[in-house]
Formats: sequence, structure tokens, C-alpha cells
Amino acid sequence: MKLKVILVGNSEVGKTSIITQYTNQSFSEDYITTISSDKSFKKIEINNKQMQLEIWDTAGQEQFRSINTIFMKNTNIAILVYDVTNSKSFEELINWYNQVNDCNQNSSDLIFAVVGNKSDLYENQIVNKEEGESFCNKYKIDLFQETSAKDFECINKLFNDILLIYINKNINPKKEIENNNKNNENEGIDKKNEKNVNENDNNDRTQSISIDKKSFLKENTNSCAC
Ligand SMILES: Nc1nc2c(ncn2[C@@H]2O[C@H](COP(=O)(O)OP(=O)(O)OP(=O)(O)O)[C@@H](O)[C@H]2O)c(=O)[nH]1
Ligand SMILES: [Mg+2]
Repeated sequence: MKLKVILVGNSEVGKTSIITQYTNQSFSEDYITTISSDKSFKKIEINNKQMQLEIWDTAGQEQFRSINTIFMKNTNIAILVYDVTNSKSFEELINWYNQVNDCNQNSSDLIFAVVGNKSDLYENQIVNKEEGESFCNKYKIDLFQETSAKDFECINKLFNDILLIYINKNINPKKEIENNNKNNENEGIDKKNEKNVNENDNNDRTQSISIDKKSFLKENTNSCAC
């Protein structure tokens, strides 16, 4: 499954740093502003599902922002980033939220996460966790996470959690179970007919039915748990 993930937020909040830590396990203290947009790739398996992530970094600086809208279309997961030591970056989160929504009006599967980055600078923290969470409640945002790209704190957790939420919301487990039930019913009828025809010599077949049932149950357990 291919997914487009986009990180947006004011300049210097740490979007590039979060992506670099996640995809390359590295961090730089130097600040090089993102001018246009960069794409990184990452393959990851979540709940037995292979995900191919296309992760888009965007420009936070005002003068480069207009170009962002080109890259925001067809987003599956949008990560809104602010800096916990910078209240302006938090106040302007709503603009990023609106912009991503505007660019994805026809999308039915777009989900959001809000990230308060630079949690290692807790002594200078201005925007507290409760404010971040209340923003998420207000706008029905799926996930809130504080991170430190510098300390590699909660970076993997952020991506794992939002991907799980995406799977839960958009790969309808009910639909999967219904389909599995239907297949299983049909299979059951076919096998029963087969069994009647070969009643005396089909120990193996009986076994294969029970194996099918087992794998059916296993699949359904996975679907429900994901
Ligand atoms: N202390 C601390 N510094 C960080 C953290 N994440 C990023 N930084 C620093 O903050 C500065 C900006 O980081 P970037 O990742 O370039 O910020 P950005 O959001 O991509 O900025 P633009 O590309 O201009 O939009 C850099 O100097 C980083 O080293 C963090 O978690 N903790
Ligand atoms: Mg950047």
C-alpha cells in the first residue's frame, strides 16, 4: 500500500529534522531552510501490512509557502508540526490545517496528526501538552504527539501510531470480515460437496477444511486487532 505523508508547519519547527531522523536516523544542529519541497521514501510493515511511504517535506518560510499547495494534493496523512518553545508556530497551526484541507477537498481518507516538536527544550516550553491536545479535540485530529527530533524521542512512535490509525480508519475491518465470511461460506459449501462425493477417502480434505478455518480465524483476529 502506497501512502503520501506530508509535514507542514512554520519555519524552523523541525519538519526536515523529523523526516531525517525517521528515514536516516541522523540529526543536524545546522539550520538549512527548505526552499521548495523534498520527497523521501520509507518502507515499513505495520500489522502485517506493507506500507510504502512517500514523505513530503515542505517549506515553512513565508516567501516559499505558496508553492506548497502544489504538493499538498492527494495527501493521505498530514502531520502538522509546531515548536513547543514558539507560540506563534502553534497559533498558526490552524492555517496549515485549513490549507491542507482546502487542497484535499475530494479526499475521503485524509487524516491528521499534530506534533509539538523540540520537547528536549522543556525548560523553555511555552506551549504545553494540554494546549496541543485541546487543539486536537477541537478539530477532531486523530493524534497528538510531542517529539524531539534532536533526541530521537517518539519519532518512530509518531509514524507507527498514525499509520495504525490510518489502517484502522481506512481499511474497513468490517468489510474484510464480511468478505472473509462470504468466501468461507462458499468454500464451506464447495468443500462439503467435495466431501460428499469422496466421503470414504478424504481425511486430508477434512484436515484442509479445518486449516482453512484456522487461517480464516487468524485473518479475522488480525483485522480486528489492527
Ligand atoms: N533542540 C532541538 N532542536 C531542533 C529539533 N528539531 C529541529 N531542531 C533544530 O531546529 C532548526 C530548524 O530545524 P528544521 O528541521 O530545519 O526546521 P524546518 O521546519 O524544516 O524549517 P523550514 O525548512 O525553514 O520550514 C535546526 O537548527 C534544527 O537543528 C529538536 O527536536 N530539538
Ligand atoms: Mg525544512
